Amino acid sequence: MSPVRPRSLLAAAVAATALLSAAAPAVQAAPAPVAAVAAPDIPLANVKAHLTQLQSIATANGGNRAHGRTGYRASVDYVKAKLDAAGYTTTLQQFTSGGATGYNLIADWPGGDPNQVLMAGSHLDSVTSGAGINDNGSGSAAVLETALAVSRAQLAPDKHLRFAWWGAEELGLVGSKYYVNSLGTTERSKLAGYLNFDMIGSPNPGYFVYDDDPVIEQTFKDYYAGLSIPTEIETEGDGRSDHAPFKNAGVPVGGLFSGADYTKTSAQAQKWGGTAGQAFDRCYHSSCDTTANINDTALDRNSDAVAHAVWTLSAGSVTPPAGTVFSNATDVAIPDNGGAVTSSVSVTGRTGNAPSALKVGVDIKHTYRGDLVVDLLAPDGSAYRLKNSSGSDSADNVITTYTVDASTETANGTWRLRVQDIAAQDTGYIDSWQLTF
Ligand code: DTR
Ligand code: CA
Ligand code: ZN
Ligand code: ZN
Repeated sequence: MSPVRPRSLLAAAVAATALLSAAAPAVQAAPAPVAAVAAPDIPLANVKAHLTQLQSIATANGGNRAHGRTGYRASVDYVKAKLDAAGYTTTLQQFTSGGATGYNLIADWPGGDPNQVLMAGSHLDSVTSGAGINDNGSGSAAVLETALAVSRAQLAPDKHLRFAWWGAEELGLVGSKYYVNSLGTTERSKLAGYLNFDMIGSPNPGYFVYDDDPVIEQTFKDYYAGLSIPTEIETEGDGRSDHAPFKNAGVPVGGLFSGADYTKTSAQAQKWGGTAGQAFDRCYHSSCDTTANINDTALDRNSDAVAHAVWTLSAGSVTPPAGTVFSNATDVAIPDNGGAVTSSVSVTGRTGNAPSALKVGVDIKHTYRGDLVVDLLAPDGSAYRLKNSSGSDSADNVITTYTVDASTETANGTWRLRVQDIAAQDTGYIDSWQLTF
């Protein structure tokens, strides 16, 4: 496959996947990237303080923060002031909808590759019937606090970070559509990904992950797996929030959602808690969508997931950096035309599963290598065939590197190389072998 410079998280994942065809029977989930540094905890108290401010703004402005109303512009001014004070380059993008002026707030974090822009956003407007604290103060506050955490950490990621708060989403994704259309092809092509957060603190919460870009999806799934919280794919979200214009423009998208007016099933209540037979958010688009309409646990977890994704996906390489090598150089004799022998390495300190492009380096000294069958054995005993025997291959020695899709295997544990000589009159030994994670 010709080398490609991955324009996007998705392209890089496809490139990684193509490596698997040689050794893997089926295409596996895309590899989630590994952050160079771990994201900080996002303080729930800080996120809730933003919600309290947005509630106060709604209360002081006719009870809502809707497009074209004073409460919306006041919400924009609140968020912008925080970002300006934190060192962001902010831009107010104006547009008109329904005869009223709307605003998108764009905040660029200085630095990073201008040709690899990672965006995270949420709509800041509410419906006219209420303060819109869950919909979508929750997403807006989490994105704001993550941006402030980037500033506190003075994060210097490889990619350029851009945050956005959209206007007039409730009127039909008006602000985000205006932004994407205004970008133009060249600027759009620089977007490595867009992360959307619309309703992430629902009072009867579910944990839904958008099923769009596989790398972004896996990044969120891995985060929740680390908390032992099951997630579901967000299926009815297509087109229903601000990721849609980005997706339609070919930008890799992803995001999180805690549920709106759909009803939580018994099975979902079993795994997530909460109340079956009740909407995830009974105050969706209603006047009761106030600061009382938030589940703190969901808001906290999702805010931390926002930060995890921003830190992880803004790191330079989509696939983990050049890895850690686990090796064994003890010689193991291979009996001529006899039983299989093994050599083992103990993998420790990894998290999650092995990579989908696990490098297996082997150095076997043996005459007439066509006699040899070579397998990799995962910690659970699963066998991955690396080399079949071949009566016609009379050359000596097997010194090569195989690429194996081991993404369904737990990384930590004892991995083994198994070698068997299945024909007479030639002998040799395992000289050394290694795994690179
Ligand atoms: N359209 C959003 C809420 C919403 C409803 N379903 C989904 C699915 C995925 C994201 C968001 C939503 C709104 O009312 O703002
Ligand atoms: Ca937190
Ligand atoms: Zn809404
Ligand atoms: Zn919304």
